[in-house]
Amino acid sequence: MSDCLFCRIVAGQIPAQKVYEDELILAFRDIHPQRQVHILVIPKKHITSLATVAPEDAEILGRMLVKANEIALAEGSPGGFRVIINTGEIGQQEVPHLHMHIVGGPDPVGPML
Ligand code: DGP
Repeated sequence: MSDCLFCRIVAGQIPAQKVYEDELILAFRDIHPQRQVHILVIPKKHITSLATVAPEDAEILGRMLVKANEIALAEGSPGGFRVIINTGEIGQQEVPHLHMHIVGGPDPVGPML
């Protein structure tokens, strides 16, 4: 069994509120939402961070971005959203499985830093 938290969510070993899934990516609600809409989009394949992506991961990364607006609209953020990818120690990445935060809601998103 993988000891990666998000790999375990992909495998269904840890429950998550999934909002989108295809063969490459999974999106689910953040357990500690910072705004009314706070979704995490992850590759199903284990990639540790944006610092370790390989050229062959381009399709996965593209899919994460291409699906962001659709996910944000479905979750209730019609006027736009913010995308954040914390990377490594300096980027204060807590979970070592690449993930893209989609943060939004009906009201403007204030500074996240
Ligand atoms: P980051 O700091 O970018 O690594 O953000 C990690 C995010 O992951 C943080 O906002 C909380 C979220 N998170 C951590 N554990 C879980 C979990 O078990 N389930 C869900 N849904 N989210 C989690």
